[in-house]
Amino acid sequence: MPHPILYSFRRCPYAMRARLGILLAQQTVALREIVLKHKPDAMLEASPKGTVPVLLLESGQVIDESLAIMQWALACNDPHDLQLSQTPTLQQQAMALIAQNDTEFKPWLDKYKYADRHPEHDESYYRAQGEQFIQVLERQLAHSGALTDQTKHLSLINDRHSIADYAIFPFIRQFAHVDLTWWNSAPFPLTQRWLRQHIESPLFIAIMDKYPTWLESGISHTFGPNIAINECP
Ligand SMILES: N[C@@H](CCC(=O)N[C@@H](CS)C(=O)NCC(=O)O)C(=O)O
Repeated sequence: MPHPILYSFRRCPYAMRARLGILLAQQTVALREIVLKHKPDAMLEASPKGTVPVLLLESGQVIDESLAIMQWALACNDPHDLQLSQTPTLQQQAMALIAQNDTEFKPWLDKYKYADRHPEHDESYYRAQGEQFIQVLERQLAHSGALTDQTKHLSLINDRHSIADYAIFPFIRQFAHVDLTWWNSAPFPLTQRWLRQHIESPLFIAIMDKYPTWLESGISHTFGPNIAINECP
């Protein structure tokens, strides 16, 4: 049975978010790796706005927003209720935090990353703007026990991982990587630990596999868990 097609770019945090959602929901897609400088015509035909990720379903439906791809996957299969559908208040909190990441934090992250293109301020100014969101995460992660129990898995919304953790950590990883020496000594112990837990997880390692580009190799990679638990229509 053919799988939905996912146009993806390994290093893009939005595409990481989509790939995380697909594996967490135990779905399988045909992954077409792209480079942003040379987007395949087939991708642009499906989604003319030209951003990754893009998911093309067998029905012909196109989903070209990363959060919507996560939601599509988790609507197919969400055994751990990562969408927090049983607790609407928490679900609202998760969505609000993701929206804050996407609309407030991400623009500062881009300016921090490419400070030379934004000479109105220096790098440390842009970083300080981004740090305001890291403070928010730090407060979210400060659940009881997390400070004393170093083995505890930290999570943003309640006492277990939710869609918010997976949708947000790829962006915090990017923020950390702009200047790792600074990040490692910054006063965000819980966010540092939370990020490390995610980056070192088998799930993250699995979504960061390297593939040759689809345009050059002609190969789509079957991307999914070893055993697909259920096929989503
Ligand atoms: N809101 C979109 C944003 C996706 C996005 O901006 N992706 C970047 C790569 S990380 C992109 O494709 N940019 C187009 C380009 O650089 O040409 C989503 O959530 O999927």
